[in-house]
Amino acid sequence: MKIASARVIVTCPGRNFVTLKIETEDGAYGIGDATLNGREKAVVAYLEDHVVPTLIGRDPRRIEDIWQYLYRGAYWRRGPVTMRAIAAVDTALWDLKGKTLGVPLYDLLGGKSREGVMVYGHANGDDIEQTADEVQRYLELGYRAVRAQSGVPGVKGAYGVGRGQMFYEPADAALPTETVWSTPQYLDHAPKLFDALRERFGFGPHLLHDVHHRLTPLEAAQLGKSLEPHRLFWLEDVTPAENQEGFRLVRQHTTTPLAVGEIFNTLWDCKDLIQEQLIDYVRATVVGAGGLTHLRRIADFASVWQVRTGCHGATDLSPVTMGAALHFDAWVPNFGIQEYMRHTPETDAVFPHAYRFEAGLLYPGDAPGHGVDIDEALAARFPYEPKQLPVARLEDGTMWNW
Ligand code: GCO
Ligand code: MG
Repeated sequence: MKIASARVIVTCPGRNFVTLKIETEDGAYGIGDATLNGREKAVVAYLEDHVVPTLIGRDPRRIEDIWQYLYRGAYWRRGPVTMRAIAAVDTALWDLKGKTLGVPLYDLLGGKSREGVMVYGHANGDDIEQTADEVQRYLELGYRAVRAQSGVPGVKGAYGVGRGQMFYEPADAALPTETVWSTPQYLDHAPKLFDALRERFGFGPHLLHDVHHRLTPLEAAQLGKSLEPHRLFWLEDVTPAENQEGFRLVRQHTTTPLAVGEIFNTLWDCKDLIQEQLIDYVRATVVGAGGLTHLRRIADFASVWQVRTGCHGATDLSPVTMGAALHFDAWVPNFGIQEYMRHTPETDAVFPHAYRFEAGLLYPGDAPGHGVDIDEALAARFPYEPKQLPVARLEDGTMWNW
């Protein structure tokens, strides 16, 4: 069996997606997601100029060797662009292997550990009341876990407050939108949001919250402490994690469970966080962390320290990533939860998929491979639109972490 072609498909059915399609000489194919929100074209060039030419003629069954070839062989290791390109190849090859053997991906990984995977949805509102109404909406849809974000009084464009309901999408303009951030106002407001939610919904539903890298370790520790009575499922990205040791300070001061890792590319980004038990959930997912081959390695390493998975699942990860992640979630023994931001109907039409939502769980389906396809004719009707993520400044104009 030999790889005959590998093509990059860019489409924008409401937002941009980059997909790699690998075909064999006898017409079998697999697809992988390579989307990097706001930097899509960098991955397209990396794939087309540097990766695709090296794939032609290779045996697609040798997934591990191809992964090592692209990772070790490149000399320039890691980083979001490289690792997304590797992820796209890796995901396409696992998909192809499943299809040619006629088995779903979860069976290739070792078989299902559970039937459905618990997901969390996003409730966003301009204020506490609106957020609470959105939480209610998700609970009525059957969700067992909901992430809650609310606008902060006096703060223009606080993180996580969407424009439309159900389809939050931060990459909103060709040049980055400027937002303003105030840590004191936020620290004052966040506990009030969860006071109101626990009062209205009790302790039955799981509640989650994302700080989106905005705090220093000390501020993060203060927030974690103030949210302890609300017993969150997790508090996410409390402080930037480049300095993994920074989490020691947070951990020493709070028992609120911590989740990190949607921007991690490899195990090396979270090695200390995991082995020092500084976090509870690792958020890396298929497209971000070099595909299933590497994500599986992160999860196995994490399992030694009882750290569980919580795959990133925002709308900038295509249905291809969602499908592959759901097979991974169905298998992985140390599963925690899966993020699920619904894609728009246009996106779902371009990427027909076997996975489905029912009563708060997502099911990967039993189609061979990861169960997600691309309708290329439809994809071609949605050309690329330049869009970037916003930036954040403090009130005095200082650049901050968005
Ligand atoms: C999340 C995230 C996302 C990111 C987005 C950036 O927890 O889902 O923080 O919404 O902001 O993936 O492209
Ligand atoms: Mg996040």
